[in-house]
Amino acid sequence: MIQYIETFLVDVPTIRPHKLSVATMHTQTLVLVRVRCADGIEGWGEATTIGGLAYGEESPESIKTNIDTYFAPLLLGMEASQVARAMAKIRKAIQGNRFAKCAIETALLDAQARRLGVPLSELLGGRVRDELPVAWTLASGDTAKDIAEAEQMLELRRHRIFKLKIGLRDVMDDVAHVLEIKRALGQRASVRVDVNQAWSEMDAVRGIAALEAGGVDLIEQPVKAGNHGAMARLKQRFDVAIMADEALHGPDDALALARADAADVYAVKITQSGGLLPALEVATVARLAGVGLYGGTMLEGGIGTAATAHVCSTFAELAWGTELFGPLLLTQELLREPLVYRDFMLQVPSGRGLGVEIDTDKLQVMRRK
Ligand code: MUC
Ligand code: MG
Repeated sequence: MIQYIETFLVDVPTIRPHKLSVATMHTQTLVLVRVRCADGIEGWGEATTIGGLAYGEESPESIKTNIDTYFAPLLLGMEASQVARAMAKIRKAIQGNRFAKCAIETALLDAQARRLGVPLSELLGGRVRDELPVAWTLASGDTAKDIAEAEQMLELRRHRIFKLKIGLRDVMDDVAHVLEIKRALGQRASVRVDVNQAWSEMDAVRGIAALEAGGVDLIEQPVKAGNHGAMARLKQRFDVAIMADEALHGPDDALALARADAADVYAVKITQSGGLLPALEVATVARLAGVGLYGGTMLEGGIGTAATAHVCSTFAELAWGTELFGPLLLTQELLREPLVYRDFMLQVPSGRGLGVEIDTDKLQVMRRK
């Protein structure tokens, strides 16, 4: 039986400012959920977002309030092992709130996988891989610093896929910044850009033509999320891969984008999808429509990152890898044992449930009071 649900906000400074077109992050606010069950088993989930309300329509504070006020009363007393039933109740009674739903579903699935003694991936159809390629985002706002950071990551054998955050400056200034980095790294790395919706369609035509010619491999969310028409025209016009990110709020969007032939690649995010099972549905739509897969992040800490890793480990094809580096952007680790990054890959945890444990003493010290 589901006995107790607790939520925590934890403000963690980032290792350097992280500049996106929608926000500059100096800290990340982790939203963590603990579900305690009557059999003594507990599960953890995470609903971290980016930049308060700058990126999505749920803030850390609203997620906490909504789980405490509306989700928890619906769930308390329900049979903890019946995760699908619990989530059906939540999805029926609560509109929107995809991030909060994701955290709750993660915690319930974590608890159930622990109960059954299996890694979470095995409740999601089963893993076909134990490690995932992992990109790093260069977003210091300074070209020379970004190049130095990339060189360091290559040297450490931690990342050889780099995503550059652009869209704040004039299109051609951004292009010059990206191409300088691509020239410095050459064939040693895959260089990709994320515009976070900042361009008009005309900006995108100019920008993508120059980026494609300069050897950039992928263009993420160049235009507004709702502009499927522009995404489809850009996909038609250019050979370089066009990825949908903010345009994807779960399986319905995945289907609409597929029908519009509006993206070459989907960034699968468990929070944006509204949970782990909806994220699997997004991936299924992609597979059926011939769209490539990429494991996306909302810069979560260890819990959300591990949960996404379990999801991605079940994908037969993962052509574009993942960007599951969230914990590495943070100055503090809340897991007892950090996730393992080695040889350009994230190791998918193999223990029970999520396969990671929260350091609850540290959490008590660090949680927002
Ligand atoms: C996004 O839009 O993809 C993912 C990596 C990163 O640096 O920012 C996020 C959000
Ligand atoms: Mg993105």
